[in-house]
Amino acid sequence: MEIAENEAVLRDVTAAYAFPGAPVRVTPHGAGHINDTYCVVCRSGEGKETRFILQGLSPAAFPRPEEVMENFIGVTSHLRKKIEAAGGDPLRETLDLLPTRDGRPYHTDPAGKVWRLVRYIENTVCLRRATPETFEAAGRAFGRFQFLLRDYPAGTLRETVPGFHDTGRRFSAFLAALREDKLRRAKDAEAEIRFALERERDCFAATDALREGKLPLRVTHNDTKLDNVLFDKDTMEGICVIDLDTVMPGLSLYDFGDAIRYGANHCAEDEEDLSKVSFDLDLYARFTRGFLTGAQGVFTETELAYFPWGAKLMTLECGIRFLTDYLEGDRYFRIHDPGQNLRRCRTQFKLVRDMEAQWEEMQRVICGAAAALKGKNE
Ligand code: GN1
Ligand code: MG
Repeated sequence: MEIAENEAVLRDVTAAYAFPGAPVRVTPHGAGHINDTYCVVCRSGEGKETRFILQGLSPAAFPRPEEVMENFIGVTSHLRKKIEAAGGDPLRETLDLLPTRDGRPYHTDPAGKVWRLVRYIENTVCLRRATPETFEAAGRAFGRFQFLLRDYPAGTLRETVPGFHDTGRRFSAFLAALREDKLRRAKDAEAEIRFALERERDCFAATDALREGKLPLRVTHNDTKLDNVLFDKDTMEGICVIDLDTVMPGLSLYDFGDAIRYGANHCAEDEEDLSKVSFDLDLYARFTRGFLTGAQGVFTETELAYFPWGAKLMTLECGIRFLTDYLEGDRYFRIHDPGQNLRRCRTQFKLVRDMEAQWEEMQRVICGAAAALKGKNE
């Protein structure tokens, strides 16, 4: 078996699973910042190759991995039933978790890290940057995810990362990191620190609305980056939502907003040249249309009115998290060089600034999309 890295651990993990044939290759896969993800290729006696995705959960992000897996199983079982009832193919439209040799849902390696194995969904692609068409298709996929989970008992889900999108709490963590400034990095991020401090009040917009009973709690994905959708290679339709680690009770504006944060611009999250980074209102409009179409009318009018807040808050929050991690010495997000978290923070704050400058247009787009959909359904 060829193993690109981490050989002893991956030998132990692959031995825990009964593959169809012999595993012949294990290679790093994808571009996530948190978990360790590998593709395992197996070859049968007749030479047929089958692929699997093997993932080791990050103990820093998920201190209770068994709860992550409990959610994963609950949600994928629900989705499977819904997809079957709608005449779809559950093996393409949701993740299929494979048990270990001894029938467990995951393997724990000697160091205590939890690993899971899912079937690779063939003939699909994962996109880093969007076109208007693919972004609208991603919107439909994430909207449909909301639609299919609208009747899932949210109270039975574990809160795998408490306060994941509690922006006020993220702000407090930033203040603590700033106070400590243990690597003396604050001096290199003065403008970014000021930017965050000036927006403290904003950080409470969503949680205040929730507390006041204006917004319903739903089952949300919470990490709706474009590359968390698999697209069918032939149709380029978004067929499967992946990365279910942060599925938790949440607000629809989180899913809307995080997708916009990542996808409604033309640059990588760590683009150095900020003159290239700008919020694209057309992409925002396309995603909105897709998201509302896929969700088939599940959102209330107040939820829709909060979608621009979702975009701004998720972007501000993510920038604050990158900045916090930079100040704390890059302990959470995987980095490739020491300035990467600060660069990531800067792109996010540039996008927030752009959104603030186009706030009214952002609101108009949501009203227009909601009215168009209503017209179509009448
Ligand atoms: C992390 O693992 P990945 O790349 O899907 C993070 C998200 C951030 C994102 C920023 C569990 O997602 O919350 O928005 O990086 N996931 C976790 O790219 O913290
Ligand atoms: Mg993720």
